[in-house]
Amino acid sequence: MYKKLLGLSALGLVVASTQVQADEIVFAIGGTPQSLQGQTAQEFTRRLQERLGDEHQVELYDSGQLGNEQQLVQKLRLGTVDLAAISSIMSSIDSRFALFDMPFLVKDRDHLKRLDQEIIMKDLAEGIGDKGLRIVSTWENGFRHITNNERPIETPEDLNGLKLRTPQSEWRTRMFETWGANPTPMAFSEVFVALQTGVVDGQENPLSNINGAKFQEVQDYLSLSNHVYSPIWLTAGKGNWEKLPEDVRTAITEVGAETQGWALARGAELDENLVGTMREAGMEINRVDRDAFVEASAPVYQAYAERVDGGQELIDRAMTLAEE
Ligand code: EAX
Repeated sequence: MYKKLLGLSALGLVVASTQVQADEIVFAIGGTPQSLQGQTAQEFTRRLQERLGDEHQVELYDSGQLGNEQQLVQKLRLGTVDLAAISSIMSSIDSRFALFDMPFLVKDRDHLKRLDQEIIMKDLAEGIGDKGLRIVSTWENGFRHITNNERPIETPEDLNGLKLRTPQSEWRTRMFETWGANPTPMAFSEVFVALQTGVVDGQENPLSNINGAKFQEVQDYLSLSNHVYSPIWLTAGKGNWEKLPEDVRTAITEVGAETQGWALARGAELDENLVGTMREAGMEINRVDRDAFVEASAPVYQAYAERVDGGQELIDRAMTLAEE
């Protein structure tokens, strides 16, 4: 929570000389320190701390220490957390964010940057304001792949009946149901044990989240699918944001934007390196039949066009931005 830690007006003069005073900015994420979101959060925290100097203390809490992403959204609204990184569950707050649950929509990171400028920061950021949140910056959670303990996934048929953990997002659940899997939504911090004990057979995440949480220790197959690219949004509570001093808001916004470039470059690097890490850990790795998945994905796009206000238009604009 952002507040003066001093707050001792009567004793202030005495205490001031002996105690470091700082305004605390609480930043929380669900991911582990090794995941891309964890690394990006550390980079952002370091840069922001440098920019703000001693008057402010930027505190980063990772691995869901302050709650899973759903709980963090509540804490942003209450103002007990100042900043959080929110990914797949954003679509459960505003269904327009399920644009990022349209399979194979985001072509590459340049496309993502255009989507950020033209759609996220304009249409989506404005809409989420009504839900008490403020998107500060778009970073990368990453291109997602499927792991499981039953068999290599080549076509949607291979997902048939597979118990697959998804984030707590109706749209991701719908995607995997459409493909024939049996999706089980749960918080990220519970996934390792669920995989280990066989509560679920598999899960889907970017490689850096898989590696960061050591899922390779409890999963046999890695099927490279790139089925969605999930951004992760540096997010603030709207009411709380407006209470922050203007120079702090400017610093957060500017450092957040600078960190985007760092995150996307690091994401590309990790995608290249981590396949080898997974192979060395003993995983059997294959690539999915992309065309078969694309073909089976039409109902997901249709659902978005039907259920989301302006959905078809957003899909069309997003696709046009892939071409530039
Ligand atoms: O912190 O829950 C998930 O699978 C997401 O990738 C989340 O951002 C991980």
